[in-house]
Amino acid sequence: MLRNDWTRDQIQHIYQQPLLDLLFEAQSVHRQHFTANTIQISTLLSIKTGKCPEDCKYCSQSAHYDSGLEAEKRIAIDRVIMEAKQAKASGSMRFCMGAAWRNPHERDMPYVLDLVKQVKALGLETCMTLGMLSGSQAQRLKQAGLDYYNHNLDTSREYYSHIISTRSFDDRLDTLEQVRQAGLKVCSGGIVGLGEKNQDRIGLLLELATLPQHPQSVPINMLVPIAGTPLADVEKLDVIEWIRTIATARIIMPESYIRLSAGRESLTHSDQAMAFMAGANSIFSGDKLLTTPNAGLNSDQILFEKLGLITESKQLKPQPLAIDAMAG
Ligand code: SAM
Ligand code: DTB
Ligand code: SF4
Repeated sequence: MLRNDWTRDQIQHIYQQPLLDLLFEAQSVHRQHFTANTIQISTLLSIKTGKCPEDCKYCSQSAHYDSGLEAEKRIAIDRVIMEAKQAKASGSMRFCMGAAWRNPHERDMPYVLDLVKQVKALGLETCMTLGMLSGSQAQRLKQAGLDYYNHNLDTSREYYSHIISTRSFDDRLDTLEQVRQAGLKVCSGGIVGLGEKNQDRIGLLLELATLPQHPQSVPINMLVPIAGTPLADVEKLDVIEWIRTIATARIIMPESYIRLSAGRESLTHSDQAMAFMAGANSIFSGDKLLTTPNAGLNSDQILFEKLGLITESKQLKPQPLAIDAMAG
């Protein structure tokens, strides 16, 4: 049963139970809704890097801080296609393109729509994360064949203003509404390790699980500290809190893919094994996220072999029968 009426007390109760009970419950829920030991794989590419007008305190790409990042304008479509082909060849099913914009300008729309069409034509699922969207932009992305739009709530409503001042929490909810209305699948999650408290992680999960529909994909990022940003020296979050966040997300949003996103590089294979036990079933593969290093393919191959994990492939999903496809 999917529930959108979770209360803070209920979520807190799940989050704070003894860790082994929490892991057991999360893995049990996971197995009722997904194939065990099976992980969905996406690949990320930054299509416009740096000089972002927003002031997200964790981000290497914000123009408000000096992270030393080299900015790059919109990259050529051919280059994106080359990267997408490589991602597909290395087993990725979804290609996620990110741009450091407050929102796409109208002059950017032909470029992004073209990218969606061309990446989709390679047989990959498409995802974009371009900042805030208007309803009309969301609709055009959908028409071009976009599958997912990523837009995170990032943290609790209460802690949000400590992290970002240039875009409000309600702006974010509004973009998610436009994305849903356009019929796109929603990818929305947040970051832990920003200096927030348990109550903020619970608050973030409460917001996500009480949206009109659970996001189909929920990325849980662990802060990657970036020199030059205000959060460069924030105290590292205990991994167990990250695990509790993942397990609670799995229990309250049982049909959503829960993705281990940023921060995997700094986590051991045992930490990640515990996260999969907690019901995470999606990762980003490849050497790079948007601007920071990611656990590379070799390390992930070893991880998958050690843990006996397999990659979710299209063949595992129900395919329309040839006769249905012919019928239109
Ligand atoms: N610029 C777009 C936006 O924010 O709407 C999309 C790209 S942005 C980089 C996507 C998400 O990545 C952020 O919402 C945040 O959750 C995550 N992120 C960015 N920098 C990070 C960092 N240093 N550590 C962990 N997560 C990070
Ligand atoms: C998400 O939640 N995490 C990804 C994706 N959505 C776009 C981005 C992680 C970025 C990590 C920092 C960087 O590489 O710049
Ligand atoms: Fe810009 Fe996105 Fe970074 Fe915020 S997270 S500064 S919106 S690129």
